[in-house]
Amino acid sequence: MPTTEKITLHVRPLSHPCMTARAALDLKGLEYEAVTVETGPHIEQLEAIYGAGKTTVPGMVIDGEPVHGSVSILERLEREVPENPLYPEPVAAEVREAELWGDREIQDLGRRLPWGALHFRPEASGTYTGGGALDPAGTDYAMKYLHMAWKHAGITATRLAEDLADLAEKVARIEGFARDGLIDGDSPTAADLQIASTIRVLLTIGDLEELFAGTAAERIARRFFPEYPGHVPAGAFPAGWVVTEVPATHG
Ligand SMILES: N[C@@H](CCC(=O)N[C@@H](CS)C(=O)NCC(=O)O)C(=O)O
Repeated sequence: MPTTEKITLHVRPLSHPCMTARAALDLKGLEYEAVTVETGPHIEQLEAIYGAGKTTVPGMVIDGEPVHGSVSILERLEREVPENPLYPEPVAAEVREAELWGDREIQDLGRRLPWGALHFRPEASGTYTGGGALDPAGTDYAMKYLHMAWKHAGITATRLAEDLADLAEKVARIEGFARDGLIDGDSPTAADLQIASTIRVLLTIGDLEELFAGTAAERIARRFFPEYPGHVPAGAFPAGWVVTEVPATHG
């Protein structure tokens, strides 16, 4: 089975699409070198490898061929090693659609909601780097950093409230994927890995625990990504912003 190609994966710590790519490489039994790209000079470094405008991680170089973005990486890995299929028949097309939905519709929530929650509990930022709650001086620093993160990710209070209001519907949609056998089966699909990494990040937000409790979303997140640092205590978001019930049915 596995290839002898040399594989390099460009990653950043805590990045959930990078977790997706790494899980796919592991599933395919492929060895690779993970290279952490620093925040400052990362744009030039990544563009030099992957092309103009391709400034995000993950990126993968496989036998000299650059492949940018988690969706393209999973597709390329499937071609490299067809065993343990990420797009199993007879549901390959539906899995692909669910994977793309995960990339387009929920992946950004894994950035906006944690940064959003930390604005209200900045001292909890320290838990995401493996420490405890920050002291006042550390909290001052975190507040400046969070301000930049909000700007960079286009977060506003209005956006955050909308994201939270829409989340229950998205959790219901993931229940539907599980019912249709696209995720949460014996072996992970591309949709599992794409959706589960985002949900794993969201599970660090105490305010969302009730919404996710007992759902397929929570199940795949904890199953495929058992470890992820960070915790924002419940009560961070303003009262009334968080929906705690998943709609019963979804088409
Ligand atoms: N949909 C893309 C998005 C990748 C993405 O946005 N990665 C973030 C890290 S989670 C990043 O590299 N951000 C750097 C930046 O925005 O400058 C994928 O799945 O590969």
